[in-house]
Amino acid sequence: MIFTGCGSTYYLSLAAAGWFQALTGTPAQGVPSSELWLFPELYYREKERSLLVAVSRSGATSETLRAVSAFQARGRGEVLTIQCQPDSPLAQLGRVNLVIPSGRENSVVQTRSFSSMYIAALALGARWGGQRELFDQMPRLLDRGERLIGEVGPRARRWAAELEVDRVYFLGSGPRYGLACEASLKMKEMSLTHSEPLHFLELRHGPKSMVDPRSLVVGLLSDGARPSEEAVLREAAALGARLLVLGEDPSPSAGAITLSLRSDLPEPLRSVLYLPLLQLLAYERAMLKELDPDRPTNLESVVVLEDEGPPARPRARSSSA
Ligand code: F1P
Repeated sequence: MIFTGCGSTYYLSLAAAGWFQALTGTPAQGVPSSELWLFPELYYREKERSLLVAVSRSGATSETLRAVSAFQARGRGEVLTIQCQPDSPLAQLGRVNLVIPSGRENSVVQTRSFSSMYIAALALGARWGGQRELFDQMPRLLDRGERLIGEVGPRARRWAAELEVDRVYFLGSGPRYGLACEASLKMKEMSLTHSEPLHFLELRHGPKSMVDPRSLVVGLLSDGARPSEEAVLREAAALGARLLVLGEDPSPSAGAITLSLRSDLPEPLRSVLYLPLLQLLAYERAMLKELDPDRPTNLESVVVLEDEGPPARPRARSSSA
């Protein structure tokens, strides 16, 4: 399985591929569409067919369309698409096309669309992996999400109010790394704040040098690796960082803001609930900085490339197979 997309939908692909492999046992990877288009030999498996899942809110991003067309031209396997625009070019390309019109939004920045397409990818993994119970629990996300936004939304303004924070590190491991990337992108796009996503333990391997009282470290805790992840957070706090910790029921720690999801949902589903909270954090910071969170500087909602011709690189050897 290859999941692909650009920007937000690439990060969605990273998270979706992680859960997909965990739920189904089928090897899955998340790849930026541009890389799949320009360097296919790094991702197509010799003599093996793949299922390509192309994800795009607009269904019109050039790199994603080109990656799909090149994959099909080489006969590498079937294509499934996930998007929010029924009449988009991408929605015509897949053997199966999942379209979620209710995920459409006016903002340049992806929020609702991301959650909607992410849920669709999780549903796909649950069905593919025969995880009936997980699939049946998906509607429970509705009331859990609403309750959480109602309870936590107002607090987001307080977390975001710390404007002396000038950089944010989002820590997430396993499939949560893709969500940490997305949260970091929201912080950049909406609030023009320097931010960086990291796998939890990677903080120790260099970035730690930059952690100080002007840093906010946001941890997306897992169930399985929680002791190791909490140890990293304690180290960051000892360096003076402010901490915001999200998890099902994180241990209270001095000086940290902890946010308990108390969802009683399995981990893959629960991961959806991180999204509105992280989006709110970026939104509130943008509002406090008097920025328009819907219209980031220098950004268009769809990236359409001029015709640059085919990639100049030699074709992958597997392409003639
Ligand atoms: C992908 C994307 C967005 C980003 C910006 C530019 O769009 O990179 O993630 O926020 O709006 O486009 P899409 O292929 O998902 O429509």
